[in-house]
Amino acid sequence: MSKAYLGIGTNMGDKFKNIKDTLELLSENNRINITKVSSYYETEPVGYANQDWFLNVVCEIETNLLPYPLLDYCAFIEQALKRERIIRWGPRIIDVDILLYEDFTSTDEKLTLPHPRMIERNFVMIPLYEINNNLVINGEPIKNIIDRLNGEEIRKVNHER
Ligand code: PH2
Ligand code: MG
Ligand code: MG
Repeated sequence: MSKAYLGIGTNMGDKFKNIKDTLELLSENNRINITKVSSYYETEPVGYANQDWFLNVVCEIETNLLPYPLLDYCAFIEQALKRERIIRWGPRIIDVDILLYEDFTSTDEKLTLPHPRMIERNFVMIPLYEINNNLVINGEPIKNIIDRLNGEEIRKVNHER
């Protein structure tokens, strides 16, 4: 089994339901075990300001899917939730990104690992740090990366609704 971290984000429709549906589709796959889910965070949009705030979580999984089959399953979830790609970095029903897959590195544009923009984004790094404060990303301890973040606003939310 390999350990991987996924970033999940949504800013359209019923955001809590979109995250819940995504976690259900992940756990329905018998080659994936969800081992941790972060708190839910409401986050200011990054990259394209004129859109609703996002709801973001990060989860840790164990899987015997290799990186590309795992990426295909993430794309399947996005299709199942009827995501339409309209504007790059724009509004979306759901976005499921592979952040880290063991210590696998790749510069393939279809799947760059670690995720190329993750270390600049509060909405990824803060939930990731919450579930594992021992990670080393691109050779750097996660705590150092967190300490120099000064990006978008992010607020932990209560999701018991
Ligand atoms: N995803 C993006 C672009 N901007 N901003 C927030 N707050 N959360 C996201 O998940 C997000 C974003 C592209 O994937
Ligand atoms: Mg994506
Ligand atoms: Mg993304």
